[in-house]
Amino acid sequence: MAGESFTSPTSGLTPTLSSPAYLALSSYWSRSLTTLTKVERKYLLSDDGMVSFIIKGFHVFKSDLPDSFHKGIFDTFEALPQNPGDKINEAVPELARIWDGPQMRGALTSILGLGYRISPHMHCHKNVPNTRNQPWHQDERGDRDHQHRERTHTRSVLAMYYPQQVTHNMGPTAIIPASHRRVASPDSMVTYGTVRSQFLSVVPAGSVVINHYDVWHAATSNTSQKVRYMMKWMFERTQDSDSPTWAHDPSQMDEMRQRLEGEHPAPLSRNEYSRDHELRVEMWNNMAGKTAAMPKIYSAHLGGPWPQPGGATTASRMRRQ
Ligand SMILES: O=C(O)CCC(=O)C(=O)O
Ligand SMILES: [Fe+2]
Repeated sequence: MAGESFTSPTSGLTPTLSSPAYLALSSYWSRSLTTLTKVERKYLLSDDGMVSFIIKGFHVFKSDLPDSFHKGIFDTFEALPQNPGDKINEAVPELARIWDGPQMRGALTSILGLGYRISPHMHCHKNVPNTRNQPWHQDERGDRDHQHRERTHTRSVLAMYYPQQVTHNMGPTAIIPASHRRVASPDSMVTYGTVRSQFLSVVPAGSVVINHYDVWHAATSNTSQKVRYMMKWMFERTQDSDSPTWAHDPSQMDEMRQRLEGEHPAPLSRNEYSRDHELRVEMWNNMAGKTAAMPKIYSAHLGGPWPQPGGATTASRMRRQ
């Protein structure tokens, strides 16, 4: 597989970042939803998928490509003399079938809107036997510190691709669900160990986890004898959407609102609930655009029955239990 030139099955272009072909690829992404290929449209997220992404901060899918493809990627990386850094796409052009494949396009169009672009920063994270846990962290973000992240929109994501099966002891990536809206200092987060309800990327070969950029995550120790690769790409939104760029069904709005407002964000402490629900609706509104925005009705919920003995202390908390 190494050395063989690869052409994207959907675009017919060989994507390298600075080439005219790459620029053409960017405009290919700018088409309207209705002109996505049938296959790409098949992989658009549903309302439920989007709400889950908004609540948890990540979306997982397994590539449709055969195991032999992922095995080929693994072997190719094993044969590389050193880490290509930001040049993984040039070093292993076959990766385009993942980062530019129809499944990724469908998911990324849903999450980042039309015309999203790939960032020049990408990386292969090789977790070899006998590593230590990484501390919880958010990835670097230019001049924005950890108090100024994206709590009400999704403007960039980290897509993590695992070419081999990842078992518990092979150093899966740990992710704290709903932590993309958590304002915290790295100093306080490094003091946490295992977090209740943490997600571990214990996944079959060919799986991809698309994370909201601001999710708190960490590599875990690899106590196995096997190498674990994870290729990471960053994608960015280039424009706000007027209407949902996923497989939206307007008849689902009430149900989606129920989920956004009512679903239990397990790893958050209780006094973060109501603000989290509000931020989720704001995130939906920013991602969906004005045609599918939900009105804000929170203050209405603060009225209602008096608290009952043995229950929560306020009506709003009671409603959310
Ligand atoms: O290797 C992993 O699982 C995660 C690595 C990571 O998050 C990082 O180095 O920023
Ligand atoms: Fe990271």
